[in-house]
Amino acid sequence: MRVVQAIAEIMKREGVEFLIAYPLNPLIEACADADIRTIIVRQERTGIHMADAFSRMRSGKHVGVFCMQGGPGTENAFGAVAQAYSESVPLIVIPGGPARGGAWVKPSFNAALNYQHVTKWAETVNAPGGIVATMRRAFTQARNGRPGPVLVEVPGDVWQEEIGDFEYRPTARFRYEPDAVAVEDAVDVLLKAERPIIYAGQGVHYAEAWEELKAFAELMEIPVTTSLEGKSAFPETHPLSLGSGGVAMPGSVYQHVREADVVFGVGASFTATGFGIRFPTAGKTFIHLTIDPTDVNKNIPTDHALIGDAKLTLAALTEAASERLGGKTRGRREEVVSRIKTQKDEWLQKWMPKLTSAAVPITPYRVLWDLLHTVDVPSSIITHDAGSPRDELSPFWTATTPLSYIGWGKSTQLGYGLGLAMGAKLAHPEKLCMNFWGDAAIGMTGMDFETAVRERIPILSVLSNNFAMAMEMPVMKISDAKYNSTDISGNYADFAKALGGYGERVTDPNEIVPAIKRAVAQTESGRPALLEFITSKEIEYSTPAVLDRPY
Ligand SMILES: Cc1ncc(C[n+]2csc(CCOP(=O)(O)OP(=O)(O)O)c2C)c(N)n1
Ligand SMILES: [Mg+2]
Repeated sequence: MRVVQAIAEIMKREGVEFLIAYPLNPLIEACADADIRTIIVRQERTGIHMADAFSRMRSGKHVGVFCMQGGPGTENAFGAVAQAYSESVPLIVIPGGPARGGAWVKPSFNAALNYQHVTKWAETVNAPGGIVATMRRAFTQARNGRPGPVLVEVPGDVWQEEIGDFEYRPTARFRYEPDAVAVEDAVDVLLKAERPIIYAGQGVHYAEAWEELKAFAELMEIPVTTSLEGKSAFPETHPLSLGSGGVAMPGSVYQHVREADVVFGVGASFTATGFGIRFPTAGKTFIHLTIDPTDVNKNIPTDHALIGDAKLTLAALTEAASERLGGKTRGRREEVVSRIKTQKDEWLQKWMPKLTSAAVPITPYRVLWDLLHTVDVPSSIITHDAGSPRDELSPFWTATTPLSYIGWGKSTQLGYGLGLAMGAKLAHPEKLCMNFWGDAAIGMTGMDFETAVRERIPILSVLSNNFAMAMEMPVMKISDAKYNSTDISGNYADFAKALGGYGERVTDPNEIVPAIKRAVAQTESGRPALLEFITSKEIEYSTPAVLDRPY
């Protein structure tokens, strides 16, 4: 067997369902030969975003694999791998590389060298027989501990080398949990807390700890918020749900974060980011459950660390807490729930005029509100994009089922959402998969809508076209006044049609719901749809600055 055939064979044994790719890379032919579906994109970025969403949808148990050409392909793919790295998403990227003799000769692009800082693991296969151990390491590294992207560079003169027969056993994910004393301590602190909150991150998704999170929150009567990545880890219609936190957040998140005496992070890194909750630390005790010890004391002072898998640890905490409570509850549920409800209701009421506005151009909030009330939310998956669409969508979208929202924000590359929706659709053909983006975002990756058409990946793309980079207007006043620097333009409904998909431009608020229904029907018939809503240049978001201001 040759190296390239061995990689395809190993992928099969690891349960890889698709190879997402951009030529030229010999693995494309080898995978097709081995009956692994090959999906060809229009640029590397979107292909990697698709593999990324696929891994997320499988909670990292199966990981997406992408391959591309050495040199230009590897150079062009950098952004998408960096995005996956910032989000700790497992995936495997297999570029070609220069022949071994030229790997260190400038200007050859040495991928393993250049990708060191945006991968969890990156190596070059220097000896053909080494491919087996390299692939074993790659799959193991991608999904064990803190997940992340892995790069395996195959030099041009290695692909076709003979390696004979080989042995390969599929790898697994290994779980670990904290020591029992730390569990008892955490329960102690939480039982004594006056105003505890739980902050759930994407570790809950990777550990599939959704039921354990719910059981623990209910037993302890603790309100739950999430990071953007953790959104949908806890049903947002649950009476204990505060909603998710990002740049923008519901009033209930803001108020609870400010007033909490104990913050219990579950499967969360507490990474300081402009696109997440910035936790005040004074006077607060932090309990930090994370798979990765490097998160401890990173951006918040960790008072109690629980290093381990979220599912195992939450189960241990629930057991310890049940014993302490002796079958009783803390008796606070009614008070906790009513406080959340009051805060949520007050907040939503203030936003209702925008959410239900009949203004023309349409407000993006009205588009989202109507979308939320038209599609079947539990069987849908949605993702935002960078900029206003993220901050408009995340506070108001009530995710009810696990992994029904793909959140991101450790890096925020415009155009990420399209590939995510496509990857989600590959993982869940039965679900309605949507991305909500702006006209700047579509400018980055829009051509891959053609991939959705050609590869029969019928997503629903919801575009807020305000002919501007509205979010940048407040900080680009001079260049705007002199040179119209935030103006952009395009007719994206026509663009979608030109690429063979369904496209519709909507300008009348009364047409939002009928247009959504038409577009959903198109996706159900196998055709991707793009709804282009002509929207206002909205720049008000539910951010702390706005929440602090009396309405
Ligand atoms: C690759 C990349 N470059 C730059 C940015 C900075 N950025 C964030 S939002 C934004 C403009 C967003 O415009 P649009 O998508 O049209 O949304 P709008 O605010 O107009 O609703 C820019 C340039 C980014 N997030 N990603
Ligand atoms: Mg715009």
